[in-house]
Amino acid sequence: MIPWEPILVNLREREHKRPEYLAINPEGKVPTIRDEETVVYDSTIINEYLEERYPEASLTYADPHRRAKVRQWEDYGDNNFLRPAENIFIHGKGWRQFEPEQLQGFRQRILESLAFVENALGRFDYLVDRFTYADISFAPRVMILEQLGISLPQNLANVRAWIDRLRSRPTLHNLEH
Ligand SMILES: N[C@@H](CCC(=O)N[C@@H](CS)C(=O)NCC(=O)O)C(=O)O
Repeated sequence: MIPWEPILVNLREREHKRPEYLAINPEGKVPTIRDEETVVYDSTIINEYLEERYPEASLTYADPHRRAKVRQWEDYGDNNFLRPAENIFIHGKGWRQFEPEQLQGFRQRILESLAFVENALGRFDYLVDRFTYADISFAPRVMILEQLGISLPQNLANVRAWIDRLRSRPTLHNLEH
């Protein structure tokens, strides 16, 4: 594991829009990392940076075929799962309000994306064979589905087992708080 120190940015207090934060990330969003003098933002770009900078701690594959699969799943997670999950999360925190029918639409999209994941998990324990950053792109929100008001349908047994596997990984423990 690469040693790192978290610096929390309070979105409710809009710390991500303060000049000192905008100076390192002009888009005013989280996450951002600083690695010595290098600042990188956007989770996809951060993943790729960390892969190139610390190949000894790789969370992807060496071969182009499976590297592409990891990237595809990470992109799918960002666009189809994380976006609606994030909206429900920030609504729950009171940071932004959505209408009940919008929230229902977000829940529907989450369930559709998890049904898609269910099929992929049939053969392997993780999205692309072993644990990669593709799984990480789902982890923070898929591990708190109940908190988002979503009960996992019984027929998504592979997803349920995958969530349990993610929860049992020590590096993911803090995400549930
Ligand atoms: N594509 C970006 C999206 C980043 C993003 O939207 N972050 C949200 C929190 S998860 C944020 O900072 N929202 C605050 C805002 O947009 O004002 C990534 O993957 O890092």
